[in-house]
Amino acid sequence: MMNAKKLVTLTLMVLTVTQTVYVSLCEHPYILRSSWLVNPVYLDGDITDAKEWIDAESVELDLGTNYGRSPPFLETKLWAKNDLNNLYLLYRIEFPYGSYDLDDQAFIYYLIYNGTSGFIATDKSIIGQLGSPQDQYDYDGSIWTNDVPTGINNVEGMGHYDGTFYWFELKKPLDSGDMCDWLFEIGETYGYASSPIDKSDHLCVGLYDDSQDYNIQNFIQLVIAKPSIANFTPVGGELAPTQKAEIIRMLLFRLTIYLTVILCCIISVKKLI
Ligand SMILES: [Ca+2]
Ligand SMILES: [Ca+2]
Ligand SMILES: [Ca+2]
Repeated sequence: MMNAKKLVTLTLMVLTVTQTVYVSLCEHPYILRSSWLVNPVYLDGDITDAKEWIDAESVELDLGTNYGRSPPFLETKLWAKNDLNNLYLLYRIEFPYGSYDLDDQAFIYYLIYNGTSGFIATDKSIIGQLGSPQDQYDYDGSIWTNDVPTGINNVEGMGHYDGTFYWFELKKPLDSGDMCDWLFEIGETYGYASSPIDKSDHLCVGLYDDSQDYNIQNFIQLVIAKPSIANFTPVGGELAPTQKAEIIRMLLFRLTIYLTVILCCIISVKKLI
């Protein structure tokens, strides 16, 4: 017969295993895995030629008010690629023709909470159809401040509306060094929150609807690419063999972790009984 101490230990162990597996499996719903840049980007707010974005991975998501949870919902596709120095984004946002506005803008912002109600770091990039992009920081929960003159405007890009979609292209340094921007490193993952009450780091993309004066947005998680041999060969829209091998390796790695945890649990349970 199992005594109370053994029962408590066993219960805690099962809870730990359950939580480990849950955390591992509970992935962000919108993961954008940036590709290593092969083809150059021409920041004209459009797909300039057939090759320009063929080397980039993408994610599809719905933007909405209330962090993607309330209408209007906008079907959106977002591509990303990076090199050692810069991140490049391409937005394609389906938008009703009758509501089109030349002042509508696309944005991406990043927030790191300090554990309470404030922030350790904040950064926002805004690109429009006309005029200069904006680079902001120092978000206090309602107001953003322009980087200039404290820092530098490091955002480049522009957009246009083709009658069905808004298209925006954005370029921003991974690490501008001006202390008013995100600091992204190659191979790292950013944006773990998928809910406004989650105090993990927020990475949100969206459209500012000027006539309605509100943001239509959602959370994404971004994985910054790191260079590999495959990065020097255009992938042509399909996974290169090295990338396939990398995915299989990661799956096997995860499977090994799960099996090890379960095996340890079984051995421990046998010892306790
Ligand atoms: Ca372009
Ligand atoms: Ca900034
Ligand atoms: Ca800046």
